[in-house]
Amino acid sequence: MGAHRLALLVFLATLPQLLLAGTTRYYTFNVTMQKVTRLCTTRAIPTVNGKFPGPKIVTREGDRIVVKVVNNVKHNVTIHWHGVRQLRTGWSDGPAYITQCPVQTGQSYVYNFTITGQRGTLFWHAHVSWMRATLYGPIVILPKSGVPFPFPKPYKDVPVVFGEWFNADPEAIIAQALQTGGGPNVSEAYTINGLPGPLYNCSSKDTFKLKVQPGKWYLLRLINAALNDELFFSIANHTLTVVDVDAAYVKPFDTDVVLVTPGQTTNVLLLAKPDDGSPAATHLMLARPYATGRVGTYDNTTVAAILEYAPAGHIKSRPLLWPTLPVFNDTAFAANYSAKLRSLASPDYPARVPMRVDRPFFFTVGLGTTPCPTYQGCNGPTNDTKFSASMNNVSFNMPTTALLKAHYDGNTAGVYTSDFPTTPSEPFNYTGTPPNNTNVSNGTKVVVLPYNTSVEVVLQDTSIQGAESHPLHLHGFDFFVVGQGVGNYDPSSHPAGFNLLDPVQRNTVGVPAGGWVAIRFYADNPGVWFMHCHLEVHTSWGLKMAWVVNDGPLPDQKLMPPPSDLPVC
Ligand SMILES: *[C@@H]1O[C@H](CO)[C@@H](O)[C@H](O)[C@H]1NC(C)=O
Ligand SMILES: *[C@@H]1O[C@H](CO)[C@@H](O)[C@H](O)[C@H]1NC(C)=O
Ligand SMILES: *[C@@H]1O[C@H](CO)[C@@H](O)[C@H](O)[C@H]1NC(C)=O
Ligand SMILES: *[C@@H]1O[C@H](CO)[C@@H](O)[C@H](O)[C@H]1NC(C)=O
Ligand SMILES: *[C@@H]1O[C@H](CO)[C@@H](O)[C@H](O)[C@H]1NC(C)=O
Ligand SMILES: *[C@@H]1O[C@H](CO)[C@@H](O)[C@H](O)[C@H]1NC(C)=O
Ligand SMILES: *[C@@H]1O[C@H](CO)[C@@H](O)[C@H](O)[C@H]1NC(C)=O
Ligand SMILES: *[C@@H]1O[C@H](CO)[C@@H](O)[C@H](O)[C@H]1NC(C)=O
Ligand SMILES: *[C@@H]1O[C@H](CO)[C@@H](O)[C@H](O)[C@H]1NC(C)=O
Ligand SMILES: *[C@@H]1O[C@H](CO)[C@@H](O)[C@H](O)[C@H]1NC(C)=O
Ligand SMILES: *[C@@H]1O[C@H](CO)[C@@H](O)[C@H](O)[C@H]1NC(C)=O
Ligand SMILES: *[C@@H]1O[C@H](CO)[C@@H](O)[C@H](O)[C@H]1NC(C)=O
Ligand SMILES: [Cu+2]
Repeated sequence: MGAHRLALLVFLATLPQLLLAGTTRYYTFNVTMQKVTRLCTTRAIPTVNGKFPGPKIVTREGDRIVVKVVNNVKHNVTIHWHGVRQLRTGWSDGPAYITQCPVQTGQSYVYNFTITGQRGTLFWHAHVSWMRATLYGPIVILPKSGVPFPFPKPYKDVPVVFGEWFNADPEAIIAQALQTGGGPNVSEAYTINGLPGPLYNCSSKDTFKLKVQPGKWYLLRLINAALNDELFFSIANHTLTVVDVDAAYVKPFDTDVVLVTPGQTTNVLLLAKPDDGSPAATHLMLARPYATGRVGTYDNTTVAAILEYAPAGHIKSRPLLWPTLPVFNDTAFAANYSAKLRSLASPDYPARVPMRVDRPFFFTVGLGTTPCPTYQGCNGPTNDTKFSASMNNVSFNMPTTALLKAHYDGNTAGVYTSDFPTTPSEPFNYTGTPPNNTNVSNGTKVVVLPYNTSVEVVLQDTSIQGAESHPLHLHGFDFFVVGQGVGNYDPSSHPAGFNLLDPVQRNTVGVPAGGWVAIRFYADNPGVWFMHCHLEVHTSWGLKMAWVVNDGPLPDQKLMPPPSDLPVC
């Protein structure tokens, strides 16, 4: 065979790989302090590249992302690529002390990962203490080149990122709360794309405006990057079509109101009304909390943005239309809304739901208390207690070194133990009157799973300090939400009603207030994976744990070696 022919054969053999390999996209995230004014209050806040919210990453399914994070602030920083699977690249996942030590002042670290089998919207945020209050931004994942959306092609694509604005330093707020044992001060405002909007004092110039052309389709990428609040969102006199959540397509459905918990994303299509000659109106887009905690423990204000039809500049006074949002504690709405979410489950986008379960788990999630350690008294629910939170009665203690490195080195003694309980230590009526002694302990405990174990976790809310909705987020995996209900989970009757056909696939699910949710996933990603409430205050109080997934037998089933610039503690 001639050399030319051989070269041609080699070329042809590598062609599909070249086509599949995707593009590598390089970014530098320079973390610096930046003065920002909102509500007539100026604060120097940590930002990425001076931007608030931070820069948007735009990528395609199959691409590689390489981000050099440079820390030029006095705080420790890590960045989490929320919802990105991080197949075998746990070193790039980002939660501090779980997969890496923080990037300290003056240091840098390169995150390097691919986007595999996901399309839609995710986001990045800091993952140490409450640094994500200002360090966050969108991740837009377009389909592979030449692959269409399974819905009308949008004329424009618009991230709508919800956040929270504090007039004080969020790091001081959580430090004070952990010190006194009480609930942290709540935010002063919610924001849309960093802007609180006209319903707050001294804020009307800081309003996000979406200008639309009549008759065109818009894809709104809703991201809840708020620290502590689930949000209802609605646009006056417009219906939204939900098409994708957490970077997985869903069966489209229409709704006037969307519910997004912290950690969740929702892509909605908005069809701008045709130009029928009627005078243009100003349509408010509003978001305000769905809150099940005690009144006074959350920010109950409303953020507004404006939907405006172009061209409209010449019209002086236009009617202002307000949408209707559910009441702040409408748990029935939350249950109905989440029941509408179904995987697209088409031949092109099948739902790979585990049909059998190797390892079933039952985890209680909820608040609790620990004794006040001082004689000065605490600000918990009583003056001799501090708030804490736990899963299966274990409040997670943050280690002082990264779990993933300890696991990789086989050097786990004194770092973590593998005895996270499969079920609560003492069964009780989880949604009834709690027992006097809730037996809350603490520790750095994990569950160890063999590669590719099929896992079911039933997450059961408790009413120990009041029933409350908890958006649970799992790193490293998407899971299927196969069932949910109110009251206590009953293993003898509830599984019969599970949806194993087209359950929604996502990375964050609201555990219903006073109810339960069942999720399933294959543990097909070796590494150490954090699971925690995405209400940041609950994470701070210990509502978190980790899964250790061992390597599989094949070379492509093993955790990659750590990068040479991995930070040390
Ligand atoms: C980061 O930003 C600061 C302030 O703008 C600048 O002085 C510094 O050179 C930047 N560093 C990098 C690595 O871009
Ligand atoms: C990113 O990871 C890939 C795969 O391990 C490697 O080939 C590449 O060199 C890395 N790039 C950088 C900039 O570290
Ligand atoms: C929290 O709010 C209280 C009451 O308004 C105030 O005294 C305290 O300084 C605030 N804490 C922080 C860290 O801003
Ligand atoms: C705006 O300021 C006025 C006067 O200080 C006050 O009464 C009102 O409660 C404030 N409104 C909001 C939304 O903060
Ligand atoms: C709402 O939109 C419809 C068209 O979709 C329009 O006919 C109607 O007048 C609008 N309502 C208001 C209050 O503007
Ligand atoms: C909202 O906050 C105000 C002021 O703190 C309070 O008076 C009111 O009761 C709250 N409303 C709800 C529904 O939580
Ligand atoms: C919602 O809050 C109101 C006012 O606090 C209360 O009367 C009502 O019972 C609550 N509804 C639910 C479903 O908890
Ligand atoms: C705690 O509250 C009790 C009952 O209200 C009171 O008697 C006691 O003095 C308080 N303790 C402290 C340390 O404030
Ligand atoms: C649990 O408590 C709830 C609320 O008090 C009650 O309705 C229910 O019957 C109790 N369940 C059991 C099994 O005791
Ligand atoms: C729980 O505490 C209450 C009030 O202190 C007491 O009346 C009750 O008997 C206790 N219940 C149990 C089961 O110990
Ligand atoms: C953990 O529990 C032990 C034993 O109850 C207690 O002494 C310790 O203070 C707790 N640690 C934390 C961080 O809560
Ligand atoms: C930053 O992280 C290092 C390593 O874990 C730790 O020793 C240090 O106390 C942290 N600094 C701050 C300001 O939290
Ligand atoms: Cu929670």
